[in-house]
Amino acid sequence: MSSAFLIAIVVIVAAAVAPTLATEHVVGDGAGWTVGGPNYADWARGHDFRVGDTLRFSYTIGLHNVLEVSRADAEGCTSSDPAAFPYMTGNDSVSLTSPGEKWYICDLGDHCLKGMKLGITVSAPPPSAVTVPSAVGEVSCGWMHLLMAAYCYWMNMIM
Ligand SMILES: [Cu+2]
Repeated sequence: MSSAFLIAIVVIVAAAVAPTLATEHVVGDGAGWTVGGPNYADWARGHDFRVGDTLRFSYTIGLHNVLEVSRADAEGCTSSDPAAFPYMTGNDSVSLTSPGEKWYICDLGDHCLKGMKLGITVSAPPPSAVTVPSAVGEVSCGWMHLLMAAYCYWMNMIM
């Protein structure tokens, strides 16, 4: 197999995968998930949360946890759902699987009252990552045609 062919495959696969790449948002960035950390409302404002992305909560195991709650619970720093079970590994990856508001608190001690609460709004995935119905033809396949044209042109150049 020629190296040109291998490179062409890599290019095509990369082009197909790139639009669906999800973003991992490290909560609090370098400070992580902690008391006395950043203002998590401010932190959230600087991020674009999309379905398919993940939140990474990083903290010292045992000192904190992550509990998904309702907006009202987050505002009151309580959990009204007795079945809710917190993440507590110290390095929790939380998948954002649906659009809408999501609220997270640390429910240990008075940590939530001290600022360990996070509210985010998850929006739909970018248009390029949305699965296109097969009935939709020419327009949505445009990028593929362009890619194939570029591929043919390039193969003619090197062969
Ligand atoms: Cu805590």
